[in-house]
Amino acid sequence: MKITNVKVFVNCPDRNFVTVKIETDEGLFGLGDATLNGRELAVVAYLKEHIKPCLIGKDAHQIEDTWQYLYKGAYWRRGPITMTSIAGIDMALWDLKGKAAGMPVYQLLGGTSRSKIRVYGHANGQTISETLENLGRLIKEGYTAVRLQCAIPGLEGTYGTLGDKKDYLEMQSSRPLPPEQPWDTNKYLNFIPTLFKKAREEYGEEIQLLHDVHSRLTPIEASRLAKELEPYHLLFLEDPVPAENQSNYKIIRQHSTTPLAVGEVFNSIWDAKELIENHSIDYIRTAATHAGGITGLRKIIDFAGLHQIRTAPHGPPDISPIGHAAHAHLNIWANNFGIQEFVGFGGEKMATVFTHPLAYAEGHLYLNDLPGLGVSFNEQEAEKYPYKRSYLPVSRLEDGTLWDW
Ligand code: EZ4
Ligand code: CO
Repeated sequence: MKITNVKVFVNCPDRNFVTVKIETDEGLFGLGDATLNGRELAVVAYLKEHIKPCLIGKDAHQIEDTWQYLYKGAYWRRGPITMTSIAGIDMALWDLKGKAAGMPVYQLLGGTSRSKIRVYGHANGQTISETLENLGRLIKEGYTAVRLQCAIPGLEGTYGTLGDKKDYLEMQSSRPLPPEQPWDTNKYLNFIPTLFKKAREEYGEEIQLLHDVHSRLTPIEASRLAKELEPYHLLFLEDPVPAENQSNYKIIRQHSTTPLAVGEVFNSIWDAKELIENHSIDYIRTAATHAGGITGLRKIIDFAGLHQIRTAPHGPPDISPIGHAAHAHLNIWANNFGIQEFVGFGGEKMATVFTHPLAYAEGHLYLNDLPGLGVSFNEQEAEKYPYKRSYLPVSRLEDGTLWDW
């Protein structure tokens, strides 16, 4: 099965997605997700200008060799642009192999370890009572785990809240320049424990709760938060500190038993190596789309499994249905799967462009047994929604200092 063409699409059916299509001389094609939020066109150029010419005529069955060829062959190792580009190709090749075999990708990985994929949802709000109302709604919808984010009194546009936007799609499709949002660590640290205290008072111990710090704290500040949240038994505290310096997490560990999760910005196993080896974390959140696809993430999953660390793949709206499907196949296969972040299937426009193999019921995702990844992409519909430049926000302290967003 020879590769005859590599097509790259960038469309905005409510938000931007980069989609790779690999065509072959046998008439089969494969689809991959190469969406890198806010830097989409760099990946498009990498794929079209630097990867495509190397793959025409190559054997589409050679997934591992192609991965190594693109990784080692670049000479310049790792990095989000390279690893997201490789991810798009890698997913498309797994999709193709599955279609050629007439099997879903999870069968090629080794079969299933479970029948369904537990997910956590997001309860966001401008106030504690609004956040807790949303938590109650999700519990009614069957969720067994929910992430709580709430606007900090006196701070507009806190991470995880929607402000005047009705949903993530509206928020993320219309940022012609990076919006700026204020940050104040002291206000945040004084407020968050109350949110979880009230959540436990109102909803009891059974519902599992999570929180995303979005890398805003120093190790000792994060240690204080993790310690103060201990009575509320979080499933995990996400991204308490940035992880370029992996030893940051060792410090938090010395102070608290709150489980820790990190990895959505990682692009290879090397970003997580010390964190995993030293057991500084409990959940690894790296996404297939940003870390070399199924081949890249599988290496991380297996390495984490050796250290009793479970997976919690990033599940934001800025990963396409192809990326979410790749996670579902890995999640249903991996023995050390933990939980999947899930914020819904997107809007009507997305549904006309992509169909996907997933169904939500009672706090879980179910994956069907279509061959390959099980996603379809409607090129004609996609063409109706051209790329729109859009950026993630940045944070600043009150005096103007640029902070982690
Ligand atoms: O900020 O996907 O846990 N989820 C998150 C996300 C990320 C965005 C970045 O593109 O932190 O909302
Ligand atoms: Co996050």
